[in-house]
Amino acid sequence: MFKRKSILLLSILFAFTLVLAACGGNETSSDNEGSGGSGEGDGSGGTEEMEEYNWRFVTEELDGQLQYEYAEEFAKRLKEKSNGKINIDVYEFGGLGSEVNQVEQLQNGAVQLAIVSPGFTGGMVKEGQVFALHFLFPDDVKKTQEILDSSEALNTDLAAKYEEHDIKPLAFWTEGAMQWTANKEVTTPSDFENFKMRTQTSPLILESYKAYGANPTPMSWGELYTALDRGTVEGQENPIFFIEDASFHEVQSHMIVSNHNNYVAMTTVNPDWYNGLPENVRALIDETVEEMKPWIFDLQDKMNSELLEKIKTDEENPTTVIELTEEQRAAFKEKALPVRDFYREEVSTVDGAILDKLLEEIGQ
Ligand code: 6CS
Repeated sequence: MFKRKSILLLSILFAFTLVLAACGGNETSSDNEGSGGSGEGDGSGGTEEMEEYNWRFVTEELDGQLQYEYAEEFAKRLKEKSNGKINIDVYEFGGLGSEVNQVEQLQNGAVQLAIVSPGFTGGMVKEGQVFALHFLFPDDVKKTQEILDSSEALNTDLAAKYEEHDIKPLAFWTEGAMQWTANKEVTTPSDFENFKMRTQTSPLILESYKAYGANPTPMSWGELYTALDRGTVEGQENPIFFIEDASFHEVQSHMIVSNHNNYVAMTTVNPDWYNGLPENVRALIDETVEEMKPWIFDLQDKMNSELLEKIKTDEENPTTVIELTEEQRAAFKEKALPVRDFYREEVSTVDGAILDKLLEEIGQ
């Protein structure tokens, strides 16, 4: 397990060669790569006259993990629908650099499609940090997904904020409820006092952990296994499938089932590229984005429950799994609620309007 993850740092280094090549703007290695084609076949609905397209789709995860599986399935479906005219190269995490490099490549058009976690864009798209607020979405992951699908606050208002930064979200989807891992029991906020917590880079994620008294440290997940192993950080948060697949439980003694937040990923495209595509090609993309919603929901559900069992039964790397009671969760929630005001007053550029609309949609 560890071996697969330990090659990450190396891959990231090698990736910079590719990044340099790709960042030459929209330069292409074959006809129509990253372009909208000439518009032939526009609106016809058929694929006979469709040009050939070669696109890049970058993810923040590895083969076998949710984002990569999503992108592979997406590519397969578009290839079938277009009778082989649409070819999408899917990149694993590290294949094109760090999470932050990947966002830049989407923005400058070096890649056309990307799965982006809002947790890496918070310094830029301030409103997107709404996802850093703990105990915001329903505990039921299915209900959360329904909100992600139907929310106007997210799909219209927040999407417009991303588009101002050349990132167009086409869908928001859950990778599952987030849990904590640590090398000790964490059952009350005071257990987090001065605790070195690894987080993604969005500033509000750090605020959420400071509210518990923790000492948060942002870093790429490519460095996380080693950082946990060496004690540079003492804990982290992630959905269960990722904790197991990235082997974090190997270097942590406890997993705390806290369900304090939901891991939300976005399927995004470069807006200029997307808007420049012929209508029938855009329609194929939109249709596939819709089809992928139940597909990825079922996959996260399956992986999160199967890998929970795997963690519980892993005798080589025993992990104490603690399920927080409602009372224990309430103590964390009490500390987390004031961070909403911090978001409204210090983070939001629209006085928390997106958060307040989202709260109404959630029914809080
Ligand atoms: O913790 C992280 O940073 C990573 N977690 C997940 C579930 N996906 C990719 C992300 O970079």
